[in-house]
Amino acid sequence: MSNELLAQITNSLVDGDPDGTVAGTAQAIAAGIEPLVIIEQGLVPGMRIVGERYASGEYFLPNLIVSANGMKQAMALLDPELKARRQELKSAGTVVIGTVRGDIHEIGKSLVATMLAANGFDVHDLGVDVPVDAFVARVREAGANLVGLSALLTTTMHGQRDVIDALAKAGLRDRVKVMVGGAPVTRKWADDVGADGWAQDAVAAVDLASRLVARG
Ligand code: B1M
Repeated sequence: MSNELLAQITNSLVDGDPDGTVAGTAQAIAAGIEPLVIIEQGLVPGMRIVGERYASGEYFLPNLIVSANGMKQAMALLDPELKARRQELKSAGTVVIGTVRGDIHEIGKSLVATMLAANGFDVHDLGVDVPVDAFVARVREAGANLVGLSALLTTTMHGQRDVIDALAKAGLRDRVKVMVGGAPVTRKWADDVGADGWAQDAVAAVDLASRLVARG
């Protein structure tokens, strides 16, 4: 039953049926499937297939937009479910997170932000296409001890380095840990740009954030 529902959610994203994605997600929640399972085994595989079909020329930009809308609406249903499971972590800190300048990919960043909030972090989500200075200003204002930089395009990844350099210039680099992520981002890239850590997905991001903050 739960596998069927999860497959239905995946297929609705692949087929570009946002209403089906929302209905399937609501059904899965009502059936007691854990929100994280719905995300990882229903929604994310669907978006992955859509991305592969776009890359191979089978799908076009409108397909990406329709499926992304479905995923966003489903996430709006799951957000309160995830937050309701919020755990207070001893090591939780203040995170400023956003997708770097020039990049409007929102879903993965928002998923990481939601998971961090659900695990006790105070999250300042700056959204997408965030200017370098906005990261620096919010870190200062919020007294953040962690910055999360998402990038989904090979052409915008360098924005992560720009933010790290700007934090150093503003004299804030010693005060904050920086974690980077996004589909094209690798551990090696994280090392190259001087980040403190890289996470492949939202679950790994929570683990990394907790470790970075605990290390101080
Ligand atoms: Co775009 N897009 N897109 N897109 N899009 C990709 C990224 C692409 C790989 C598709 C492809 O060709 N296969 C490709 C990039 C190629 C490259 O650079 N190598 C691409 C392209 C080319 C483009 C445009 C340039 C297309 C065009 O206009 N011709 C354009 C760029 C616009 C811009 O940003 N300036 C564009 C536009 C769009 C839409 C607006 C249509 C839409 C986004 C809508 C939205 O977000 N509101 C979109 C989408 C949906 C995608 C794909 C299909 C799916 C992305 C997604 O939401 N995945 C994507 C293909 C793909 O990634 N396979 C693609 C689901 C999400 C849960 O996963 O975002 O990877 P993800 O996040 C994961 C991890 O990466 C990680 O954890 C998340 C959760 O597990 N993670 C972090 C992410 N951030 C993290 C931060 C962390 C830690 C982990 O710490 C801080």
